[in-house]
Amino acid sequence: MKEIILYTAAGSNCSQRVEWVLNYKQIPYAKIDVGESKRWKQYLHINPMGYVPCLSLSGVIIPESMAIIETLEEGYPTPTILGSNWQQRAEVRAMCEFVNGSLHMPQNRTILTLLRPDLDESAKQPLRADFLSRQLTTLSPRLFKQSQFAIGKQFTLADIFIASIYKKALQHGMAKQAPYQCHLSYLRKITAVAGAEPN
Ligand SMILES: N[C@@H](CCC(=O)N[C@@H](CS)C(=O)NCC(=O)O)C(=O)O
Repeated sequence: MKEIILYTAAGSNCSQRVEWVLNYKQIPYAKIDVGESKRWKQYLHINPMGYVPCLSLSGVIIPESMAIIETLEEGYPTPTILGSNWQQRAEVRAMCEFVNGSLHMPQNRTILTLLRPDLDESAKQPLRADFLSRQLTTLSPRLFKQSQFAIGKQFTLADIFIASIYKKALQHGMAKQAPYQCHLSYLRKITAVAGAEPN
């Protein structure tokens, strides 16, 4: 069995994506929180790219949530989180990349600090909430079309990415959005999915 360590930080929605997948696939792992500043300095030796999450898989360090999850899917294909045919997998991957690159990244700490050095952390929250609200509103017509899942008719990684960024937006003070709230409630009714959701 491979030794798996997830490096994470409290409140990191990118780390929560990976955690949700690990739990859903019932893969045993250890978790190390590197959020505190002294630990973060040590963590930069492990992952010089300077973001969480990163995964140590038998000593091999893998940064980037999508790369981590793709690697886990390859090693632990059941239950799948990418979908059952190539068309669905393409759609799921595209949606996850969109959430990662176009929703999450523009409002992440490093980027926002670079663009708005004048704002402290609490002043950035409404900015984040507003940005995510607009993006989620634009995105919703593309989701939940065939079922109450984000893409297609089964639980996939797209559900994890969408639900995690939605929860993050709420934490920043965004008002609830009905389609995403229904989606979250729906996921929480499915035992295997709800049991795997990180706190
Ligand atoms: N594309 C990266 C994004 C990673 C990322 O933005 N992580 C955030 C936490 S969710 C982080 O480490 N932020 C610290 C910072 O921006 O300084 C991934 O998917 O893993």
